Amino acid sequence: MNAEQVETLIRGDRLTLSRILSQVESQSEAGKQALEALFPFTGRAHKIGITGAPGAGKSSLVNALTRQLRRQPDAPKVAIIAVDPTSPFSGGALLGDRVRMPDLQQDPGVFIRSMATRGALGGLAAATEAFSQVFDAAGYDIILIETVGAGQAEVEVVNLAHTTIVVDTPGTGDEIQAIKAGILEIADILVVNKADRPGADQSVRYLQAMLEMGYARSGAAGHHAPESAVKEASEKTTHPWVPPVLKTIAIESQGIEDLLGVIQAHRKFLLESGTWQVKERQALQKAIQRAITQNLMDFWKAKITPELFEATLQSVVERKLSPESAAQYLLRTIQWL
Ligand SMILES: Nc1nc2c(ncn2[C@@H]2O[C@H](COP(=O)(O)OP(=O)(O)O)[C@@H](O)[C@H]2O)c(=O)[nH]1
Ligand SMILES: [Mg+2]
Repeated sequence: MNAEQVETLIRGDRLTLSRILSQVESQSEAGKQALEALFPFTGRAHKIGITGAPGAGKSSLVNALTRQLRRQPDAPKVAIIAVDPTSPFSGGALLGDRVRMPDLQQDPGVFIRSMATRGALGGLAAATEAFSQVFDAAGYDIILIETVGAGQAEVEVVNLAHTTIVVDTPGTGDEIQAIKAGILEIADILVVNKADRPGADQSVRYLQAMLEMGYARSGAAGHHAPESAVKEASEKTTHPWVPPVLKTIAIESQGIEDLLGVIQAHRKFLLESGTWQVKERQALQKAIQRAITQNLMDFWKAKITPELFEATLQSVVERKLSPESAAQYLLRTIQWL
């Protein structure tokens, strides 16, 4: 990627953007070079993770939120990354998402990209991070990352975000699920969508009660307990962030203005408390660690011959070597540098 292409991307050329995203997704040499060239232009965008059970209305919310954002006086550019670890690229869910976002597809200030990279080297988090960097460099102000809140991979994806929105629905017992999955702990904002259905207020009260219990256990801002630096930063301010619980009806765009207000308040809180900077630093630290792992793996794969590996494996099969000592043997055998 040369300086001219970087400029074309930053000027807003969608074709260039599409091509770079594909190169990045396939982890081609061109993709790696693009990420290198674009990195200096990243670090501006507000990354927002939206997670929750399948069918909770995440895509509908993303749709409504994006339209609301585009109606703001400054009309921020919005990128949408739909992370779908389960369905293939041409799967029904993604097609459904497209159908629900027809007007967004026409908006030059909106870019929608689906990703199904289960099993990709470096995993979903790395791929999402790479996409985010491309959008960030391309001048997208807001990056909405939709992911199904099912497991560790999704929690990692959400960890990339500055603001995490957890979507629940009334009366489905998802509250219980959410707590089991530890999903409540990662929420900066909780949304009870489908508030047109019975039991919405009850769900709101339930989630509020659960949050309060969490706070009583771990002190103010304890929802980010594992990230102690983030916790410290958010406790420095006199007003720590308390995750609000909101009701929305995504398909009727109800409650979306309030949701946007809360998102903007969270961004302001992050910046003023120094939490934004701490999160950025931690994300970059993780990125370096991922790159080290990746580089070591690449290095090792290039160095170890299949014959040597097979012979060593055979020793392990015959119980002459343990897997641990086999690994140590192979690593010693490599000529470092
Ligand atoms: N009644 C009602 N249905 C909704 C609402 N939001 C979304 N839906 C519907 O719920 C289904 C799943 O929505 P979708 O946005 O695809 O959920 P996702 O799987 O979480 O992305 C779709 O049929 C939507 O039309 C809402 O606020 N009220
Ligand atoms: Mg969806």
